[in-house]
Amino acid sequence: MKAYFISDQHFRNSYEKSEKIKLDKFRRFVEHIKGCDALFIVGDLFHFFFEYKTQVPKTCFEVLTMLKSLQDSGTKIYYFAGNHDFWLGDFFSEQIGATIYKHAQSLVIDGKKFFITHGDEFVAGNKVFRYILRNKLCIRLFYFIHPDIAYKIGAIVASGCGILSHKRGQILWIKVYRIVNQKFLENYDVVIFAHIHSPHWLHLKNKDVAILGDWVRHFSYGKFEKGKFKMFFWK
Ligand SMILES: [Mn+2]
Repeated sequence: MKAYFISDQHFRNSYEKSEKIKLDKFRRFVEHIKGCDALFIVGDLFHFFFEYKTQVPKTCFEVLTMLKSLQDSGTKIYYFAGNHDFWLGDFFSEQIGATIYKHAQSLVIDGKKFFITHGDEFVAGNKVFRYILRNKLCIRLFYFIHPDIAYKIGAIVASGCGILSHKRGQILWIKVYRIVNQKFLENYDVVIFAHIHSPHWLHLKNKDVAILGDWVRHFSYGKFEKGKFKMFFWK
């Protein structure tokens, strides 16, 4: 069993130079892991993602084709929706073949008990934004906005959300440690968090806790191979 864990790429709906550099790095990463057993995308792959019934944004085309070719290589993709891409729809399950999770999951991988979450449902700083994101009426209203305008609004809201949650950094950490401690008491072997954008990995008494970091500044990822979890930085 060989599986990889990534999160918080925050791919934006733009063709800016920094996005192209990120895309190139991601393409090399996907090529490198092709054929492994599984890729766990632990949320916020996109800075903002909203799927219409018949449309997906063309600025996501490259990332979507990379995921499709990865899935076709035999690597199973598990996608945990984050707070920035919570609105992803059935395109990922039907066209790409990924398994979608909208909440934290308890999974057994190679005999080890994993607790995997994007994290915002436990440590969310901005409850108003979370409520709007998950409100069915808001989602329905959003469908009526022209996609070009909807994506502009989405980008502004998503960026505002980022600033708010980073301000509350220290509170987030206390909450994360509380959850990790709880999960270890519940006999999990590996606890995986994302969302915080700061990579951390702790191996203690045969247990692992990993905060996956991001691909905005750190390009960090987790690897689980032959029963051992480790974290690395992609160059
Ligand atoms: Mn997040």
